[in-house]
Amino acid sequence: MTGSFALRFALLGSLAGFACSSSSRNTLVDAGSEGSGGTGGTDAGAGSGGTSGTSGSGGTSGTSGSGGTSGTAGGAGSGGSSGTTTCPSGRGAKMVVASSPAGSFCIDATETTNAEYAQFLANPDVAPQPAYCTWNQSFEPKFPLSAGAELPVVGVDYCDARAYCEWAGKRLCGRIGGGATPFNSYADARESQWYAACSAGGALFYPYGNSYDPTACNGADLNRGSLVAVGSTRCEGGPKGVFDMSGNAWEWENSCEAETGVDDKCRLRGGEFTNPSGFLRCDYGEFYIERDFTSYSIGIRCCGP
Ligand SMILES: [Ca+2]
Repeated sequence: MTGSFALRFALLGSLAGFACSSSSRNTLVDAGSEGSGGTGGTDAGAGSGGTSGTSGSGGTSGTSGSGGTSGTAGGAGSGGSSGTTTCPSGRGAKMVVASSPAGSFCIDATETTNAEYAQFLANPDVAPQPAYCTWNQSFEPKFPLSAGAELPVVGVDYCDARAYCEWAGKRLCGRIGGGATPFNSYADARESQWYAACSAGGALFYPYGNSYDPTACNGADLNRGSLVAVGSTRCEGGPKGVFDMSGNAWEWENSCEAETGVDDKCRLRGGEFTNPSGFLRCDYGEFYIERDFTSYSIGIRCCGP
């Protein structure tokens, strides 16, 4: 399916919706629990999926295992190095630590809201845009910021999204470790921050699990028919405390087929409120379009560090 086909499909969609309360919290994985047993030393190393300093306890749990090899469990303590992941703060959405086979990183708990984007527009103190975005003369959304402070900002092009994340001290979600996600690595949890977060490190088809839940997220089956306030449904995960990676608004990813200019096609992730289940999967990657494209349902989520 081509990007434009997927887009037409998206634009054809109908409506959906309901809202539940939600809460958010940071995800702290204790890899130490995997360090038990005589061979727990190396197992604990596998537990380096731990996304927080507590994963360092994997090392000590390894010592509880009998046998000299458990001594290497101290190496598992290196999982604790991921505990040094410090998320940007101060501007924009709160961030949550996400884990992946390639290490931990940070991701916005929610889509960027109209209120957050308005703060950016009031003081867009960002560096000059890269060459592939110099065509972008304005950060104003193509759709007015009138729909509600806590609704996701939409009508933003790729370069608006990129600049917003820079303003927030973050970056548009891209490759784990830095730079852009290779264009064809959209479903590789070792490469794509966006996919790794949504899929809980590659384990899930949907942020909440492997089976489609028609009313978990703001897709067509929720029958809401519009964007909803960010974090207002029970659409939570991959990491606890991260919302709406499936549905509500599409999200630009720093994953483009080239870095030449306005006509480069870049990927959009997660589907929107008019989409059926296939578009709402974490591994859906068939919607990609030019940097200057905007719509009523394309918004922003940032990553870091
Ligand atoms: Ca979304």
